[in-house]
Amino acid sequence: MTEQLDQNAHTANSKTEIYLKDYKPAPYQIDEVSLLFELSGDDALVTALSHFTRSDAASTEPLCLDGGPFMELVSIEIDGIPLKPDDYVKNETSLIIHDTAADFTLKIVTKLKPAENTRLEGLYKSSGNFCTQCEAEGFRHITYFLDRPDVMAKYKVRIEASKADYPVLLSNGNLIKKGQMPNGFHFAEWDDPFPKPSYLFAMVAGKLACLSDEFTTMSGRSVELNIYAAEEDISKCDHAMQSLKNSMRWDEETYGLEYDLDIYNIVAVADFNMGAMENKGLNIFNTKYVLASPETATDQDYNNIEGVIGHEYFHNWTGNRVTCREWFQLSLKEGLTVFRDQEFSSDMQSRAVKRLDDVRVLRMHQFPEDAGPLAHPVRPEKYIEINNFYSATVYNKGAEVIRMMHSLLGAEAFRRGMDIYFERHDGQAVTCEDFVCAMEAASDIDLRQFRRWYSTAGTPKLSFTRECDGDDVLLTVEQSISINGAEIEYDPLHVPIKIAWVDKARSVNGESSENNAPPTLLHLTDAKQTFRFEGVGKNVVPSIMREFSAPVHIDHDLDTEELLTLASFDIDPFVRSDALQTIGRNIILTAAQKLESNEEFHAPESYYSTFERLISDDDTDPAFLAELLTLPGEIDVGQHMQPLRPQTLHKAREFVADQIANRYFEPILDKYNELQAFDECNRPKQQGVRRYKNTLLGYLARTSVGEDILSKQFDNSQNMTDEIAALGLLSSSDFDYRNTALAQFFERWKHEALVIDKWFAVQAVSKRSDVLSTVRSLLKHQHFSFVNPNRLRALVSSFSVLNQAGFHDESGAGYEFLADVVLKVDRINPQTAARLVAPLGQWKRLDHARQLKIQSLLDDLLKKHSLSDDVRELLEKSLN
Ligand code: B3K
Ligand code: ZN
Repeated sequence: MTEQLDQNAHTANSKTEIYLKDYKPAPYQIDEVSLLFELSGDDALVTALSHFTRSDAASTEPLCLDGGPFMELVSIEIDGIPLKPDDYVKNETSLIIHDTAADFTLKIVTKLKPAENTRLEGLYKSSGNFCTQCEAEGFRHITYFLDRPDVMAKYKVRIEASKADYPVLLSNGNLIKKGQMPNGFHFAEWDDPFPKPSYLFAMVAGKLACLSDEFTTMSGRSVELNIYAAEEDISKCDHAMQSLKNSMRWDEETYGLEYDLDIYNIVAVADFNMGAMENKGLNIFNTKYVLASPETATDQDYNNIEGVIGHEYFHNWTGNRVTCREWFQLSLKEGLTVFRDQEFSSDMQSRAVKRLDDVRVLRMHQFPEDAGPLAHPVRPEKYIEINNFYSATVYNKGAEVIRMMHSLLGAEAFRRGMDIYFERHDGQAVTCEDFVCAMEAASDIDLRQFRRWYSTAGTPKLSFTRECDGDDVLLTVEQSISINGAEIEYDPLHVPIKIAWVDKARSVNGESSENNAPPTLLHLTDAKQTFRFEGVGKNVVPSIMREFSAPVHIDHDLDTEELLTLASFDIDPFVRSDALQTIGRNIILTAAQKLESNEEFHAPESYYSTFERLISDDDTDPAFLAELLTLPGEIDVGQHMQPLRPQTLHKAREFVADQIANRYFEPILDKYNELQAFDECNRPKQQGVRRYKNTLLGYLARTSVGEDILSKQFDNSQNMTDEIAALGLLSSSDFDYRNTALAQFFERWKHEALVIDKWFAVQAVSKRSDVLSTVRSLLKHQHFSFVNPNRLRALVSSFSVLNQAGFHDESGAGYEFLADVVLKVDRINPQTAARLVAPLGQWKRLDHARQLKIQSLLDDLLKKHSLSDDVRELLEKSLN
């Protein structure tokens, strides 16, 4: 692919806002589509034959087909008769045909240049192979069509290509026929019996190796499973295959949902805007979420693959069989499917640790989004570019909304609700409202007020205060939402609050971690509400928001000692971990204040001794201990600092971590050595031990043995988890061995693209003060690429999203760096450029000087440059 293309050069007319309230059903339906792809060299000729019927026979509305500026219209005919130039009007985004009949067949031939398509949307080439990405609106770049999800058709596809260059020819559904053609060409015909929207169409033609397996469904049908990847990568597909089989079994056991075609294909491609795509029967994946071997992939990669393979598989029912009426309903399929993949992963590994990981992702990515200029409801009301709404809010907050319904209804009623949802809507394009109605039909829970979660932007803050009344405790809860630093008005949300009481006396005696009353589910429905807990006594601590029962900020009046009681004795892993995180956060924030006023600072002794106790704990799950022993991250703490002072915050956190490391050097080292010797083949156990060990390594890196221990682990590690953990810490250090290790790693792995992504990322998140100049020079590295989204994100997003202190450098150079990159990438790939913009939108949280710098940069970008709709929409919002 070439980089000199300007993918926005055409944007003479920019798109305007589309509103949910303006939705109208499609004027035509298309029931059958036949597509012929003639692939030669780098070109593609596409013949589309579609059968249209007018939805409302009395309507005289002209037929307006969606199209794109990158294809050439070769010919167009209706019922076999070519259209004359006066019969239609064509512009950059549509083709309008006047005087259409109530029922007709349209034949359109278009010519595409997939090798020039760096937008990675529609039909494009990646590593020499043809592939597609049609969600949300990519199909319109292949042919003129009613490219909207409420138009569902049956597709038949024939692909013709050189057999030597493109031996594998795939599309959706089942393979019907394949055969030879003259001149070394061959063909394949695919038929998908399930009506689907155009966004689920897919086609692949390429030179690919294949890993095959088989799955027998619960009704005894045999399904052929294939994972296609480049020849050199095919040995790394076993984990993905196992994850696929586990997903298929899990959906049968959990929801009674069975796979419906004879074949399930997955293709791994190196250039992909997102993680993966759930096209019916032919998933296309970013290689990052398929390929794994212990030498090249971390435990985190293994878990991500399991999660994404599951996610795309689960879409077959939640997304494909039942799809969205329009794109405002995106969370109908995404929130629900994220909830399903989270539950699947929880059943495969440690449920407690998975929940903590999911909460961390939500707080790190969704909470900032919901508090800033890009805040939007789970079901947005308007958009310019729908691709900008594949957001943490639609996905992760959307999943929390489903999870709350699961808590409100209980597992059994929720399952009944899912059954009703499929009974009512299989084969349809529906709304979030339809989903909630199915849940209501399955239970006697009134979800009228709960629905507001779909339309209210911003993260609610729950403030808890306590009062004693004899042996009763009165708990008052207030809810409020702030966006861009200002409180908004909203109709109160229905928030499920899971709460229990932990007995201080028992915990002080160390007798038992049991609580004296079973947890209760409170329904907060007012702006302010008081709940009475009869007879719980004075000697109790409230264990609030167990399992993180709602996506909210938690603000309570618990003191450090009470939090330490929860951290040590609560049985709920979320509350336990959150109690320690809250203390850690308060300590770091106080340390930051003291640093600023040059005062001495000491954390409370009881906090340190809790740490010491945890290090000597041999009974608790090591992965969970790793969580407990990790200080809250800078981004998390930063959300509680006003204005955000990233460098002070960074220094304060380093100070607290150094104190812990030096104080408990010996027990940490002993534990590290003990874990290093641990030998166990069970994967989740092994993972947990590595997670714990590498958390301890983070502390040891700060001590006198730091360089020695990091270099030993780096040199001797047998797997990527340990290797990259050591390299990451070295990369942040001033140790002599740092450069040697980085150079060695590069030499060792320069032929493994996904590993080289990690090499870029560890340098981008470095805590060194020279990180900005390192990142700038890496932009010129011969292995850097603006065209490959994985490589771009490995360097640019790792720096701008994850390296808070580095990105917010006082000079403002971090902002300039990001603005330059956004501009450059926008000319190549607008969707991916838009995904880089968010960090610039956080200026309201910063001091005045930084605010001015970002504002003037945003202003310049908007005024002086031609931008894609994708980037323009986000910059305009960010400036507001
Ligand atoms: N549905 C796709 C995402 C499509 C992205 C379009 N810009 C992947 C997923 O959520 O499963
Ligand atoms: Zn999805």
